[in-house]
Amino acid sequence: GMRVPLIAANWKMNKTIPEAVVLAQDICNNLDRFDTSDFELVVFAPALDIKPVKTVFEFEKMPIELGAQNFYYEQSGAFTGEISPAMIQSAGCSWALVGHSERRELFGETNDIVHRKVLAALEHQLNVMLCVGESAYVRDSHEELSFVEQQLKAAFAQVDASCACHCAVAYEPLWAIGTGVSAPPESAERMGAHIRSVLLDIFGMKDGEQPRILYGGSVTPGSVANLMNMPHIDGVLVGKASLEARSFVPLVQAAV
Ligand code: G2H
Repeated sequence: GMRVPLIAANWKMNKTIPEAVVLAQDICNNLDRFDTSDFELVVFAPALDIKPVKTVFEFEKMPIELGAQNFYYEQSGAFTGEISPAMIQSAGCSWALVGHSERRELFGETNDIVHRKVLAALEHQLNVMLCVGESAYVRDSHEELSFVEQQLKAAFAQVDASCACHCAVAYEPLWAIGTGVSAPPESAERMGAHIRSVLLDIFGMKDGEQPRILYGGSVTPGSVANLMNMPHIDGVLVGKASLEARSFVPLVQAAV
């Protein structure tokens, strides 16, 4: 299709700086060189690991992009402990993850906070990967389509259609995260198609085609191909299987 497949790693709160450097080096040593017109690879690393990991990828001439897992939406000021969009950008990030379910659930990120973060990231020329997804409770009430639609409309409110090409959406059903079993490709596809129609609604006919839609939640080297074969799934967001080169490299190879 017209959209370049996108594979993203979410290391979550794993890897000290030395461990992160070893993993980055391992990925470079075991992954064949690739062209970003064939597929794109992004690593969402812990903030302290971003710069050292970026240095490894640059030294190895691997076109792997870096992203931040979190940041604050204000520009600067008295916000002790927070990191600004400009800071993550200056560390080498071209991407920002926004609205991961762990941040929504464990750190109280509301749709309003997610919205502010989307606007702040785009304002600082960062690509946004917005995470959406429903709980088992919402799914069992058969309200997952409208639930995800609400998350999308809240997050992308006031976002100019010209920014659509800098946005991606990761569908991560909470009931599949960290379980070891990814969602059936058909249910990922059903939501992928719905997300596409909502994006067309939000951004308009031309721009709404642009954001890539990813699936996330227990993606493994064994499950990735069938997920990515789905017409409305343009990529994957990978947690656990991205923490070791011996699982992440085969996953990338199976995906492309
Ligand atoms: C979902 C995913 C990556 P995992 O959180 O964001 O993690 O692949 O470990 O389910």
